[in-house]
Amino acid sequence: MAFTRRNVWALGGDWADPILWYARGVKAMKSRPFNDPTSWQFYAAIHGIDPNLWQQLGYFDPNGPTPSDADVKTYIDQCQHGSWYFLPWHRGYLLGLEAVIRDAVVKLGGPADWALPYWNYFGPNQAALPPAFNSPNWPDGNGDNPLFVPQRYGPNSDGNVFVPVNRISLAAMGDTEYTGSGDGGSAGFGGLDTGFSHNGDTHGDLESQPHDVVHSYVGGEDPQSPDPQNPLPGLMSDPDTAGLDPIFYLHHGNIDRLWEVWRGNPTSNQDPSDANWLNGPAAVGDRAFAMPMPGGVQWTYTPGQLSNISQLNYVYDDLSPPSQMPRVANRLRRLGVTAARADASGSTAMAAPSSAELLGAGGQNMRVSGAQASASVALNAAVRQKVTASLTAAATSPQPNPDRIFLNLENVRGLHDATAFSVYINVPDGEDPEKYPDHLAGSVSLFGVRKATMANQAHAGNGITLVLEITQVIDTLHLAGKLDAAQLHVRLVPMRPVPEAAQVSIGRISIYRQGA
Ligand SMILES: [Cu+2]
Repeated sequence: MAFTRRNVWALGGDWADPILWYARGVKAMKSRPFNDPTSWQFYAAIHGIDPNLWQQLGYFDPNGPTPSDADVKTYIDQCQHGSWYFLPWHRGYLLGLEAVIRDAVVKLGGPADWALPYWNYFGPNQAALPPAFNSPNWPDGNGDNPLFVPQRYGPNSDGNVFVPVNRISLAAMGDTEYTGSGDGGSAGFGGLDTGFSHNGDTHGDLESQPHDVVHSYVGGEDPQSPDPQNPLPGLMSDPDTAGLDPIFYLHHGNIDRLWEVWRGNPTSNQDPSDANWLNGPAAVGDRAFAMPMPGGVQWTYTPGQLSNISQLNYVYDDLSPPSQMPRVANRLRRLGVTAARADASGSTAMAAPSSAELLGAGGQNMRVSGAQASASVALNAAVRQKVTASLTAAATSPQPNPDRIFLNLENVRGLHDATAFSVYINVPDGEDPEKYPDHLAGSVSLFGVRKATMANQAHAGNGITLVLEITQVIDTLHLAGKLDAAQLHVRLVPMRPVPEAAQVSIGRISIYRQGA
């Protein structure tokens, strides 16, 4: 019997059975002490824990029981971010949590085939937080609904929790490389080749969008914080608290589902075959990926074991490609390729990308605060001519893969993980960027920035590097004859004004071309 994970908005009611049983399972886990590896706190701490932050938010009692040293070494602070392990590690995390909840459900007399629902915010009218998570009450009106958490503030930090669909993207689904190049070009569908990476610096494309931004939008920041310059994050906004929010697991169910949708096109999309990915960090002497299962069992896994869900005893109710899926053929048509040839080129596997080449740089050590920040990026004329030549040639010669262009926000540091901003190219000074949707390169969030900014044993505190594909904006400039310029203007527009105390800075803005 395979377990079926279903869309939370299509279960047939705000408190459909799978949601009600999830709530009962969460309640059972919450009733267990922190030193029980199947408790809610323990599972959240597997993802990440900052005891001070937990205490401030009311989730940690320093005088209460805490996990044993052995359990800390095996399980705690394990989540993989900024890494090609992001997807498989979180797949195992969901499988562990789902098994622990199912065990509780069955013991309470619930269905033996219970499976974790997922939240597909891209679905029609499905961008709002599912109602069962939004009320402190159970369906009978009693007020200790465990799916509700007060520390969830939404994209405007006003308590209205939803995902702004015009600020999320499925561009990653168009990637044909799982592994990013790490040289300023594509960050890859699944991220960069790393070792064990609890807070890596460059996030893969699916991790950045929609994963990171949804975290920051859902969590937001506490508008009632005693210090408005340093608001407390919503649980979802910070990797050290995110696992405490029951909606986390429905968000990650959707990310896990998107990985499987991507794999559904095997001619172009394949998981890494590299032994370091397949065997995971334990094979080279680093920590293993391990989850506590019901009954005190430790389950250790490798990415290779988790790549194919047909071997994992679960399915998704819907693996159809999203309608806004980016397609190579659409790009080629826009660049002037005939429809027939665009379709033919767009349906064949693309060649592996070549190494990236720096097209321009600017914005050194810029501070981001207030309602906007901007910088000029000076372009190298010779490299710009290569881009123009590649885009022009695409229309007339049988070259299927014109250059792709990537904007890198390098070494972004800061203290507020809920910070999110949109990046615009060449909006004239003084103009409202909302009026220039063609100039919107994309939206990013700083999920993970606090941990990556603080120096620790694994990390010099280099912050995070955000890679944004701006190919479509560059194509538009090219088609309008406006790419022949000495510089590009980059404008960052935060979702909410960024306080000085957030100390958000960018080391450098760079733009790279990457050919095939
Ligand atoms: Cu996450």
